[in-house]
Amino acid sequence: MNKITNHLPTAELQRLDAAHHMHPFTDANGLAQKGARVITSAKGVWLRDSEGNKIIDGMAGLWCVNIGYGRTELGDVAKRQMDELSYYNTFFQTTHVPAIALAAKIAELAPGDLNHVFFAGSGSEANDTNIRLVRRYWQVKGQPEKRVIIARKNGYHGSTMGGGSLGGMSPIHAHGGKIDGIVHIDQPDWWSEGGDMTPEDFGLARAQALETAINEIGVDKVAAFIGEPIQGAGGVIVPPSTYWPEIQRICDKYGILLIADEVITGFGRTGNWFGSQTFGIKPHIMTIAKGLSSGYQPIGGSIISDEVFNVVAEGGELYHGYTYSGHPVAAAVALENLRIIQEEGVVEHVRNVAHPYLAERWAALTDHPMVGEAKLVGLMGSIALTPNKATRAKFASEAGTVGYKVRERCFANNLIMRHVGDRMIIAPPLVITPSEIDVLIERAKKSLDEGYAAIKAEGLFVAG
Ligand code: PXG
Repeated sequence: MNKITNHLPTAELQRLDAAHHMHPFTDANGLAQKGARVITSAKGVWLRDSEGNKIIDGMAGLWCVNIGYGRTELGDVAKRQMDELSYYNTFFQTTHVPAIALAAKIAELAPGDLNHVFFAGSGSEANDTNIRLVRRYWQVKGQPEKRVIIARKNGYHGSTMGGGSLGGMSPIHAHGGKIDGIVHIDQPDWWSEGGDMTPEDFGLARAQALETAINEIGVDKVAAFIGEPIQGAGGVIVPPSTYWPEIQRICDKYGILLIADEVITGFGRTGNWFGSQTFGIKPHIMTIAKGLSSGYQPIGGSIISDEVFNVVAEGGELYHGYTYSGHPVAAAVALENLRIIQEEGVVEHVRNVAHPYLAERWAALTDHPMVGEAKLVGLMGSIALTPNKATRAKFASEAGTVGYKVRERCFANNLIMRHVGDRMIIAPPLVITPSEIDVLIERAKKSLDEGYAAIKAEGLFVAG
């Protein structure tokens, strides 16, 4: 059998990578000088690189490997499915068993009347589907002018033109522009933007920005609001407890559709199957991807309420779909992943074991001189780095300078913990054990200490 392995020296792999492989969200010239780290294998929460380092993955890949790496059942299922039906489409009045079974399983797991699934290949594609769905919904209801979607600054919804436009990250908009009809309101990031307000008052105020926006735009023009229950790529921004109930009240009051982007928060990450359950959100549509297959296959989708489905169906054909919508191999693998999550009690493990164990140790990181707040919901956490905890001051250096230095120490200490600006973030595989959490925390502390020493030595530990 043709086993893919580390068959070349690291330097040669890096040279070929730099010469031919263009990476996402990467400064190509900078990377070419440094050389990319080559990951060669993984098991559980542990990665191996081409130099033989054993790295603890505090990010579950890119927030997706919920059941951990190397579960051979998924490969077995993929092989069986490829042998039986490697591909067929779900256009033109055909279907197949994996897509049927997965859609039915997702409908069973999803709360309320979220009973219909439209499959995509990724979270970005699913959010592009959502833009069409909500605009089509209002067209069929005879209100085609209702097409504006309200989203948040510093939200992340993907990197296609639709997903990137829903996201509120201006550097992304700067590269290629953004589609029309999307309006961004301020985010519920109390640590950075809450000033003298209590978190609760600030959460209410930031939710009420939605009402203000609806009134400014005109409710007759607004189709939907989209938000991540917890902003992930934006830095694991956990909204104050007042935020989501107020958003829900406003969506209900004005009758606009609510889309919960559960690409990161879905499938156990927050200690429930969906982040919407953790925050009491009742969405009309959920975006899913990542943990749906634990990253073993690329698959995403939209879970759609009876109400939205029925209205769109009334309109006849929806001119939308992807070659790989409901791909049989991806669907079969996702189904096996959900079986493992359910039968092995992975969500309960997060809620009853891993979260409580990590929560105590994560909170204790605020004893470190550079750590302001520590947030953890389920297994999604962040810490804010600051030169002054009392005032929640920002560093004088450009945002991210300090965070990057700590991340470099994590990298050197064989811990994958990322930075977003001057916040450090984690989202480990959901199957992480208490002893692995000890390793994660020990390496995080070491990296913080080393980062702190370097930052002080360089004169960067100053408020802006
Ligand atoms: N919605 C959310 C909430 C996401 O986090 C997407 C949609 C898009 O999914 P796809 O499968 O198209 O990538 C995401 C993806 C980061 C990072 O730097 C986060 C994501 C993707 C890439 C990088 O944290 N999230």
